[in-house]
Amino acid sequence: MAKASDLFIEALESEGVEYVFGIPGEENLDFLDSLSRSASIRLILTRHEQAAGFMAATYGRFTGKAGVCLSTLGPGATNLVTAAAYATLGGMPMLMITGQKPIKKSKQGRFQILDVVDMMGPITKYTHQLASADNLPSRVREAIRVAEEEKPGAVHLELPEDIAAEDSDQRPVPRSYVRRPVAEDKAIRAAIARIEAATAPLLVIGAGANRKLCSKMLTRLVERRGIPFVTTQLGKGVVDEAHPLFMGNAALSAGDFVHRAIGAADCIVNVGHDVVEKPPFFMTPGGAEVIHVSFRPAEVDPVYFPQLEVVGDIANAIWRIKNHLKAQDHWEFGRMMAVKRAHDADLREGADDPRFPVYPQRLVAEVRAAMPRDGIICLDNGVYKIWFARNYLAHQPNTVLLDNALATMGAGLPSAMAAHLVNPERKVMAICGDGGFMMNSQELETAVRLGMNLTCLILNDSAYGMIRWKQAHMGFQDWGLAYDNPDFVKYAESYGASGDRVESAAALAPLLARCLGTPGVHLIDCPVDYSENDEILNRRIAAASAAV
Ligand SMILES: Cc1ncc(C[n+]2csc(CCOP(=O)(O)OP(=O)(O)O)c2C)c(N)n1
Repeated sequence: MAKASDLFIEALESEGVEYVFGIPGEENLDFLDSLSRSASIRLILTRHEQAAGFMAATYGRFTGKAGVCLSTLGPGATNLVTAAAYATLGGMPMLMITGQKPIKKSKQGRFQILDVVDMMGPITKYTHQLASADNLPSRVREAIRVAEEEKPGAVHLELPEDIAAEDSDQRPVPRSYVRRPVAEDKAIRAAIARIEAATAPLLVIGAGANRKLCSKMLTRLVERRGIPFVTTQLGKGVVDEAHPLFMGNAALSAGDFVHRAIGAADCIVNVGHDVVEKPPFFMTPGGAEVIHVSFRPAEVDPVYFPQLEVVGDIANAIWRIKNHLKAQDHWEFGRMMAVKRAHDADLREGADDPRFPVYPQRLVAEVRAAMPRDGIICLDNGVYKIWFARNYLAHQPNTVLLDNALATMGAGLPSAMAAHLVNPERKVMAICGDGGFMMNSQELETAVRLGMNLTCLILNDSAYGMIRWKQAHMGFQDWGLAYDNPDFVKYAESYGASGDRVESAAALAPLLARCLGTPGVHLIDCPVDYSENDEILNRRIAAASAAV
């Protein structure tokens, strides 16, 4: 016989869980006590449940295995809501475990009680209250199976206090060996025929292609068959963006060089398309033909109605296409390459701009120069995300973590902390607006306490810059979006981190080098000038790309 909370931990151990991120409440004390005896699972105690959820989701994003987070009932569980949405929209496997008052007998009325199982319904793939210790092992297995299955996302289990204390003679259900279904031969042959018949085929690499094996297969397809490619924001780095056949990232919705390159294609192989991202291109009747390659069939809408679907495991489909596809003499990429040359020149513009506060182009160039090829940048959500997606070339998958799904603020620092835990030997940088940083800045304490090595770069414009940019663009008056910041240097130091302020554009590079080269948690307060964002992002780029 084992206590249910012990059985829960054993079930998590049998799943290979390494961390439980979170904040326990009194309803989790049996679980916590059982966790204290685990030899393989470590508790990462955080300062906010939302941050714990962002960390668990990011762990899932890196490993493909469900990251686990923990909270109490009511207020702890509501704090997990944003992270659940982040994981589900972003395709990151995550298991949330929340406590609850006893369900069989309770004398506490409705104190702190919410229907958490129902609350999690719209934002998870599975949500369930454990009502018996005997069912616990199969429920844990099922929850994790669902979280990790394509498209990955958040799942939720509620463990009430009295169930946690029950005894059971059940054992954990072992993980099963699962293979994803693969596409039919006919679909693969049809795709090959269409790509071979095209004049200018192009690969568009999206969120669903950001999986371990896909990256390898897509790189081979690009290299061996010489097909150009573009990436979406969540597809960044799946194939090395420094490759001569890289045509750009769909950071802006329209009017950029990348859209000119897409316009030059007559057959688009759209790999891992996820409707959660704004469409990287709009289909038009009579326009380029589209082949949809994904785990799931295409969701059709007015601008997306692919003529051919290759549905099944993406890596397998690309591998088979690559094996049988023959590069064609009639393929003609002259137009795309002309766009690429103009695009490359545009990306170099402003990289050495001496003005201060620092301009976004210089900032991106400095961070790229400071980060090794396998270094990981974790972006919070703000206007700089567009600049990084567009101008920062990612060399490897998951080296640019950004959220182009829920697009929430507050995930920059927690996701960097998880990135460090999963990749302790690599350089990790959180890049946050002053607004987004302050939404989870308390986790500096967690990072310092756990002896993490990471640098947090704060882009300081004393405003919610992204909204200010949209406000200006839409012709509204500049109102309601500015604030004052704390002294970030002192703030960092009060947590036991190092704090530095950038005083000139030239000072940024040596400071980045010093922080990245020194163990510990570092915070850099970098004043930025966004005054030209509207002019550049909305007009100058569109004019320059239209001229090619
Ligand atoms: C949790 C959350 N609240 C509000 C928003 C809307 N929003 C998007 S970007 C942004 C401003 C971000 O400001 P900051 O972090 O300072 O970055 P900046 O754009 O100034 O570089 C806001 C308010 C959001 N995406 N997420």
